[in-house]
Amino acid sequence: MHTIVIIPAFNEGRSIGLVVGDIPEDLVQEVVVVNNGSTDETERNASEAGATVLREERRGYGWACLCGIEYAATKNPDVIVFLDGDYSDHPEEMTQLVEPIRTGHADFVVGSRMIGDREPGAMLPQALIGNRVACFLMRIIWGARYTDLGPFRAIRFQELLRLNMQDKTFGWTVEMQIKAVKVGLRYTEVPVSYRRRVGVSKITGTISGTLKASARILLLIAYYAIKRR
Ligand SMILES: Nc1nc2c(ncn2[C@@H]2O[C@H](COP(=O)(O)OP(=O)(O)O)[C@@H](O)[C@H]2O)c(=O)[nH]1
Ligand SMILES: [Mg+2]
Repeated sequence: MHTIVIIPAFNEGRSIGLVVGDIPEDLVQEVVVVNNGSTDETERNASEAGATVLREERRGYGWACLCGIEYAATKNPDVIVFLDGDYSDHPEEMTQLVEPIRTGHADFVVGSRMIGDREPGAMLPQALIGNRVACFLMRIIWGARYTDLGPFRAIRFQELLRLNMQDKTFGWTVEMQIKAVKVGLRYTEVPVSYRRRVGVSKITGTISGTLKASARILLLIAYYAIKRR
């Protein structure tokens, strides 16, 4: 399986080299770090670790992922793995993450930190609550069986294109999950470990980040729930 990893990164200079370095080499053809306007050494450290570095100046998690997808389209891979640049996830667990796709049992796999091994404090209380609420809503609205909105996930590239992803910010993960259910992808979860990040949290670690991400996630759930009728 031709596999490309996409890592959106905003000021992750201290961690990005560790993330890229721990990705199993035998599994992946190319690691793409999308530098989203970092002002630190993210770009240099990513390329020194062997990643392809792209630049997306429009700030936003979704913008960075879309930039990575556009690039991947020129390579036509079988699978895309998304991963955060903060070294919270364990990149070496990618082998287990892509296994259901490799064996033909799934098109889309979400790495779930809720059923995985979480270091205390790695997910803040607001993140835990937000995940539970979002997954509960997806269950009652679409019958979706998710336990997490985790960033570490794998999807068949052709199916990803079918989802026609739109969100430019932090609704990215939930949009993918909702659409996967709506278009009938075979999806599953795999437990993944999660540790305290290197460096400071920009989303759930700040009040404004938490409010913006929560609002965005709830808005998207409401939007797709209404659109469905
Ligand atoms: N592309 C992009 N990525 C961002 C932005 N803000 C945060 N990130 C990335 O999103 C991921 C999650 O952010 P993080 O600060 O770890 O939030 P937390 O997981 O809630 O603590 C990290 O890889 C960040 O580099 C942004 O504005 N643009
Ligand atoms: Mg994080």
